[in-house]
Amino acid sequence: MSDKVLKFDYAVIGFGLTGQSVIRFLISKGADLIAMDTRKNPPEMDHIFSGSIHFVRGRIDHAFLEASDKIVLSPGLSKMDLGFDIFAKYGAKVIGDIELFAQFAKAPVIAITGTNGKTTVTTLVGKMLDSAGLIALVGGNIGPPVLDLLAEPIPDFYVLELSSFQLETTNSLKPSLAAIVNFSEDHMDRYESLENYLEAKLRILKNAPVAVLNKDDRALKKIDYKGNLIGFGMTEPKVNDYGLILNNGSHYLSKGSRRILESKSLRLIGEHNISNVLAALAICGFFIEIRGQVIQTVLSFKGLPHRSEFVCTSKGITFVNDSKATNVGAAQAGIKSLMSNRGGVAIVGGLFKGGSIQDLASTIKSTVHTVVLIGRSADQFHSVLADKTHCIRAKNMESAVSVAAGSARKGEIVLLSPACSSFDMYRDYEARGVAFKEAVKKWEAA
Ligand code: UMA
Ligand code: ADP
Repeated sequence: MSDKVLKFDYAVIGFGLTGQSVIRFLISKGADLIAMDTRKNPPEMDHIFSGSIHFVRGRIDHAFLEASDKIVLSPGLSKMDLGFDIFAKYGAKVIGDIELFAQFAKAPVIAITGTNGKTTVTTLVGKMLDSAGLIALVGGNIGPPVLDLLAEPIPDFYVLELSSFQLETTNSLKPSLAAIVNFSEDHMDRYESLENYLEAKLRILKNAPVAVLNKDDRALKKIDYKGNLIGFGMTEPKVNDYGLILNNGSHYLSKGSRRILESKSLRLIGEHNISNVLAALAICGFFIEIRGQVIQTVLSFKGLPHRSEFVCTSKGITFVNDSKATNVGAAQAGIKSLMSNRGGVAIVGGLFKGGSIQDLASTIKSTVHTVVLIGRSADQFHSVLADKTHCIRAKNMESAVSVAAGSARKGEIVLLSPACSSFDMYRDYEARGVAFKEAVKKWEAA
């Protein structure tokens, strides 16, 4: 490409999964583009595009940004990564992959966000629609990136998991239904305040005629939504809402007074997952009949790896991998619902993203007799938790599992529940969960 070309249709920032899918899509549309990444060697760099487009690596080139009609920003990039406030400097020119998707998608969109449980709910909704004989393509924050979905034949529905980062750069998405499954403190390393984070999440409702909202949630309860609101929560539901009916000692997930299924018959474990199933029922119930095969799909859904994942019971101790509990709210939900009855040991720590360790401490005090601390935040957690429970530091996962198992009594649980992201010790939460499972195997064999 000649250096004299000073006009592009698009500048694509970020060469992760999103950036690559954006580039693939824009090339397929014949757009002129320039790609850049702040890293000299982005880990995902492959060379499939290198002949066909111009790359800038290791810096952001403002001349190229100015020479582009639109800037497509990847969701993982913060102001800190960029070194400047891109929205202040380039305004409405900055969009994300979801915005591009919204401009080209030709099937109804179900959009799902929330602080915790998004992936579980999104996956289950996809499966339920499939079992009703519909074609549902699932993507977004859950992966695959949304623009990859447009390469497939047009489905009956797109089911999208959207992060706050993706919603920040989305304006014209008009989901047929938008859901917010819950809201609590997260990503405080990136947002200036909790209100900013909530504002980003609420953008999902902007053009949606129907919303599914968690009625138990303190922040979501206060939202003034003008469309058709379907609520869900862990109490007896109003006529068009979803909730729990208690009958003869059993809880039934229900729509209004209609009992759909008994909570005990779910394979998913934990109270937080009952809330997730109610969300999925409320979302799907707007489009399909909840009966027969659809109910079977809900009942047989085991959940996803690294989310309240049963690993094994060995020498009387049950090991559970909740590596995806990367914030305080998620860790509290997991610890409360898995350990309230049986007690045990939690492995906590990593790269702390903010949130109230005090709140976590209250949950831990009533459920967990020992906490094993790992990762960069170990001292920070120790300073708050040591008053409430016995704390032990471990230098790696193998020793954390061995110390945790050594402290657990027969019948108890050892739960990996970091309340932190994993990047201080691992590539991602999946690698951390795998390391936990491997350490459990090693301990078993010893
Ligand atoms: N980065 C730079 N410089 C760049 C580009 C990226 O430093 O120029 C760094 C970012 O700081 C970030 C990392 O690279 O740490 C990845 O950023 P990205 O935007 O390139 O990420 P993608 O690979 O495109 O993945 C993103 C989502 N990741 C994030 O938002 C951090 C993936 O969600 C999502 O599956 C994918 O798009 C497809 O839509 C993952 C995630 O962790 C699961 N999401 C967060 C969460 O769930 O909490 C929001
Ligand atoms: P997300 O995609 O929003 O991160 P996941 O479905 O992957 O959500 O679940 C991540 C973690 O969040 C789980 O491992 C669990 O600890 C916690 N979690 C799941 N559902 C809920 C919920 N409804 N409320 C609170 N925490 C939850």
